[in-house]
Amino acid sequence: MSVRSESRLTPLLADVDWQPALDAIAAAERIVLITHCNPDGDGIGSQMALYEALLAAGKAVRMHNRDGVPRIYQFLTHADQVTQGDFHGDSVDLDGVDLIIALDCGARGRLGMPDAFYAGAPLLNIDHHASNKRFGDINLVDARYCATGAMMFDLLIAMGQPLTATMAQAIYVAVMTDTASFRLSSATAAVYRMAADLIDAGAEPWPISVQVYESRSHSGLKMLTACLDTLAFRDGGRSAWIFVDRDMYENSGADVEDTEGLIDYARSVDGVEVAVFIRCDETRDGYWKVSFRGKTWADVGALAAELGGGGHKHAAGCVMQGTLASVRTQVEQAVARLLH
Ligand SMILES: [Mn+2]
Repeated sequence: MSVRSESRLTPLLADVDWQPALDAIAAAERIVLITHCNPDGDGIGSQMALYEALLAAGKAVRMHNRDGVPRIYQFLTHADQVTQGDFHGDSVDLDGVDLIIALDCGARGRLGMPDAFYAGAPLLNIDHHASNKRFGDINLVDARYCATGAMMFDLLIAMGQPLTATMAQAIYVAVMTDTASFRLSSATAAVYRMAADLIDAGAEPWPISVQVYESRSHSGLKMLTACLDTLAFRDGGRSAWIFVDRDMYENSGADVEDTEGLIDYARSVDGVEVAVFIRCDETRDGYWKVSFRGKTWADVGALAAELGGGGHKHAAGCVMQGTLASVRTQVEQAVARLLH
């Protein structure tokens, strides 16, 4: 395991004031790390990297996510330390916890915890969503970062913690997944330089890619073919639409994790500027999760915000209530306004 000293690493952004976060961490002994519901690679990777850094700094740390760790990220070191579930007082022991750190989450509600969860300890909000609601007692929100994982890289340097191979692996997963494998415009030269540092420190791009992208389940592939059957185009071919309803979950045996990445197929079509994926909330009747992806100029973050959600320029989402037909009509109208 190679460990590079922090003195040899250059932060992605030199002008970020990490002091409020450093002070909050220094003042805390027992820390809980949490990320958003249905966590993605950025939320989980950030959590694993910071967990290790805080342990190394002598803190008592634990991790809790309402939805645990998706299967494709369970290979990450420390993933087995995450506790899961709704907070009912006994599922998460917050006794003596003196700092909660929320990672990669734009709004407190997206953490999936009730108010009681936040009653005892200050909340440090570290995120890169432009739409972040600044819900923490301390907010380190910077939309210039391509991923919260990239913020962890700079935070490690600010903490003076060496970058271990397992931290590098976790940050690599976070940045790879949030930049569509270093393809989005957020993947700047500085991000590639950081990726080189991560690889030097022990992150292995191909084994990581196999875990994340080449480990689809059989039921997931069934879901993929069923979902692609729903593909439809609107707005003169500039929007592409796919859908997943309850029957498709039942017929394929797939679960919500198997729908990850399906929207990329819709966006991949020539001429498509906006891809839309509407899927039923498998836990709540009458609720629909709507995901958006933009290709070039379209700001789907603003589109999602208009519908009560949020996100980034090229990737965003919202939750809507109604029948599939009524939700679809509302979203179609909003997308048409954006594209015409
Ligand atoms: Mn993110």
